[in-house]
Parts: sequence; structure tokens; C-alpha cells
Amino acid sequence: MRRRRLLCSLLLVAAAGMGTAAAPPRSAAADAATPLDQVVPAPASVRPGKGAYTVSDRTLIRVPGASAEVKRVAEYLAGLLRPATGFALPVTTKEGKDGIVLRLGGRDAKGLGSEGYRLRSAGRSVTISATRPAGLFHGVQTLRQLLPAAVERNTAQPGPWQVAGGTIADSPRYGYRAAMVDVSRHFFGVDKLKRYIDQLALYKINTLHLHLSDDQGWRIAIASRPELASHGGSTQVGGGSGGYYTKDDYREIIRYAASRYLTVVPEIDMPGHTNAALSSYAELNCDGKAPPLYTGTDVGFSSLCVPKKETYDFIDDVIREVAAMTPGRYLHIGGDEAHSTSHEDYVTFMDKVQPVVAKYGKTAIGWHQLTGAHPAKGAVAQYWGYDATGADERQQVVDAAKNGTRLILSPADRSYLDMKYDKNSPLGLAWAGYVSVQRSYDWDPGSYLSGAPADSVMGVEAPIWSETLSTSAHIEYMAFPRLPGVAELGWSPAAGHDWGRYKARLAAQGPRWDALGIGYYRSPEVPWPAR
Ligand code: TNX
Repeated sequence: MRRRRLLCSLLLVAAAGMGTAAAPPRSAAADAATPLDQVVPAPASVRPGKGAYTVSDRTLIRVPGASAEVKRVAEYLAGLLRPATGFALPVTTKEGKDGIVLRLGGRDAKGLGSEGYRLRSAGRSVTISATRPAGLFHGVQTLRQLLPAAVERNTAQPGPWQVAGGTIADSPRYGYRAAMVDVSRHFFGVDKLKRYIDQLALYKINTLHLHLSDDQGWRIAIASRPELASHGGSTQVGGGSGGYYTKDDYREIIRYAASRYLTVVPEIDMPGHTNAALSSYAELNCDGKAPPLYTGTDVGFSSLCVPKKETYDFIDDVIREVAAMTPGRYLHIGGDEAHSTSHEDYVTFMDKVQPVVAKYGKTAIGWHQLTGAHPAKGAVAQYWGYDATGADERQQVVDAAKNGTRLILSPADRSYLDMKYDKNSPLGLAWAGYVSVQRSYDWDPGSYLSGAPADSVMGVEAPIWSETLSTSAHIEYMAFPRLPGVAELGWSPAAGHDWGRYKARLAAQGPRWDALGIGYYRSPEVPWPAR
């Protein structure tokens, strides 16, 4: 099998090489310009046109009559393009028909929703129109992918910098397109999160879910409960010093994510996955004794003490402070794998905690076990089951969806980026099986949970649990090339879903990741161009 794969990829490489050598001579424009439909996620609609726009040393980035926010998007675009092109690319509010134009409002922006955009490219200009700055930002990501991969390098490259002619009209299938990082099992500092946020933005992900607490570490400073961070955050899987975000760190993550049009969803996991908290405050334990910190990778052994009043004082403090620091509307309360909490206690606990989330102005998200209790009105359940998930458990989720609970889909055997690709993966876990690149892409969120109303699906998420991952390189090796597939499921219309065509588009992202310094897994399922 391995030899066959190796042979296959050698043949592909050989074929790619031959193709270039044997191709008839073409104009530089045709060679350089990426067809408008060759981006990830696939745009909702593409109309190819004539000619190509060339970014040059005379190109202006125009933001006619623009707000400060649109100017920031324009400066972001300029910041992306300047290093590799070597051009000045000044941002100007002057009207004009040439250059790169970012336009808020106008006829072209109509009907594309709060995140959609229209991109028109022709000989003299590329214009991106949107009703909201988020749409302009997503349009900028498309424009970026239409330019050669070398545009991602941070030193001057030869070009030419051409954008194929035509029109893209694009808007997302789902409003919730998330990636999760488990910063508890291993801590990832602010700079590492910023790096990942930049990578998520390239694929139009709009939500960053942070798994901030678990048995191995509490990662967010809570002023009324200082021991949570100072003690509970002081280690991680395998030992070592762990870490936590100060309130300023957390605000900086939120600010940076917002600058890339991502909203942060904080998760405080409870009543299980709480050893770090139980170790920090003895009163949270039914026996009043604080357990030692934990640096292993077992799950399901810890629980807050459900009958005690102290537990709810604690939860009020934590949710109040986290909610106050979080501008987004969602607050995730975990609720998974509470194997050390009786079912009765679990239901009691969730009945008491959900109103606290509402009291502080947030909407609760829980892992799908919440549907086995009484999900509050408006609550969201995040499905993380897999093929082996029991029919009853699935049915519970489906029934809740029929009763109005909205769903986020992150099936473990599809979208878990911490699952190994195959038996040779040096990192990751395999409890949900191996998750190949095709497997992570080849499913439909709209029909995945049969019986759940299609409109109960709020979106998709790609979580990355960090039991085996401790560096940005680890995250990137597991996320690339699977993350873009989940991003496409969240953004692109179901009608265009096609693994065969997708893998060709995905392959073209490889040189971009090389330029960005992303050490991705060169899966043999994908026809990567030769390096
Ligand atoms: C299950 S998914 C968990 C996590 C683990 C993960 C590892 C979920 C809600 N709980 O505690 O880290 O598996 O893949």
C-alpha cells in the first residue's frame, strides 16, 4: 500500500513536470493568473471574464469615502502585498477607476449578506464591494489567493502579479465557521494564537473557540479567584510550567482576532474536566480536599461538587468575569465526558449553570451531552460524535434540534484536527479512527445528522485538542491540509462539493503554505505540485 502510494505520487510528480515541458507557449498573463474558481473555500459563484489586472508599482489601493475600519482592511491588504511585490501600494480615499478598490455599499454589494462580497477584476482595476467590512476582508482573502503563492513571501519576488479577469459573487453557507484550540492540555501563548488566527483568516473562518480550562490547566486569569491561574495554570500535560492568559493577554487575543474578523468564544469546561480548578480551591470538592495537579491525559475523573453552594458561587464569579471580558455573544460551558458526575447531578448542574450564562448576557454553547439534560431556550449544542456514537445519543441531539436547539457540527471522525491522518502520523490521537484529508472534507453538514432540521445547523468547527501537541509546528502539521476542507464545508454551497475537484484546488495551496512557512502534511491523497 505504501509503495503503491509512493509510486503514485512519483507518477503524479512526473506527469506534472511533463505537462509544463510539453505545454504550448502561452502568454505570461495566462501562465500567471489563477482562475477565479481555484480558491479555497470555493466561491459561491464565478463568471470568468476577459483579460487580467496586474498589480504594479503604480497601483493604488482606493477606499473611496471610507470609514476608519475600511481603511484598516485596506492597510491590512497593503501589508500583505508590499513585502513580496516590493511596491508602495499607498492607500488613498481618492475616487478613481483604476487600481484595487475596496467599496462599502453600492449596488454591487446588494444581496450578499453581512460577510459576502463581490469581486470584479478587469484590465484596469480589481474592485471588492461588500455591505460590511467583514465582507471586504473575506474578499481580500480571495484576492490574495488569486495572486501567485510567492506573494506570501516576506522578501521581494519577481512577479508578475496578475489577477484573472471576471466576477466573483460570494457569501457563506453558514454564519458560524470555527476552529478550536485546546490551550489547556498544552499552553499556547498569545503569539502562537495570533499566528493561527492569521492562518484561519485565510480560509474565512470567523470564530476562534478557546478551550480555556481542563484537568491539566486553567488558562485565564480570574481576579476574584486568583489561584485558578497562578496554581491551576502552573503545569500542563507531561509537566513543565504551563501558563495562562492575563486579562490583558485575553483582550489582546480578542482584539487581534477581531482585526481578522474572528470572534472569540471562550470555553470553561464543567462539571467534568475540572481538576485544575478542584486543585486550586479545596471547597469545590465534595470532600473538601484539593487533589494534586494532573499532567496525564486521562479524561472523565474529575467533577465539581454539584450539591455544594460554593460551586455556584465559583461559577458565578468565573462566568461573570469571562463574560465581562468577552464581546462575542457565546460562552461555552463544556459539559462533555462528565463520567464522574451522576446523570441526575449533571442535569441539576446544567439547570443551574445555564441561567448564570444568560444572567451575564451570553448565549450558552455546550458539547452535545447538554442535550441529555435540559438545553435552555436558545442554547447551542456542539456535536462531537463519530461513527461509533450510539443511536440513542444521536437521537437525543436530533430531538433537541427539532425542539429548537441549534447545532454546531464537529464530528470527531471528520473535523477533529488532532486525529492522526493514518497509522504513520507521528502526532495526534486515534480514538475516533484515522481522519484522512478526504474523510475530513467528504461529508455534508446539512444532512450529517439525519433527522435534524437543516436550519438547525448553525455551522461547523474544527477542534484541535493538544494532548500530543505543544508547538505551532505541531498545530500546523495537523491543521494543514485538513482545516481548509472544514472551512470550505462551512463557506461554500453544497452543490459544488466534489472531492476530485477540491483536491486539485487544495494542492495549489501547498506552495502558499511553503511561502508562509507552514509545515503541512504532504498527504499522498493530494496531487501537490513538485517543490
Ligand atoms: C474528547 S471532544 C474530548 C477531549 C479530548 C479529545 C481528544 C470532547 C468534547 N472531549 O477532552 O481532548 O477527545 O481528541
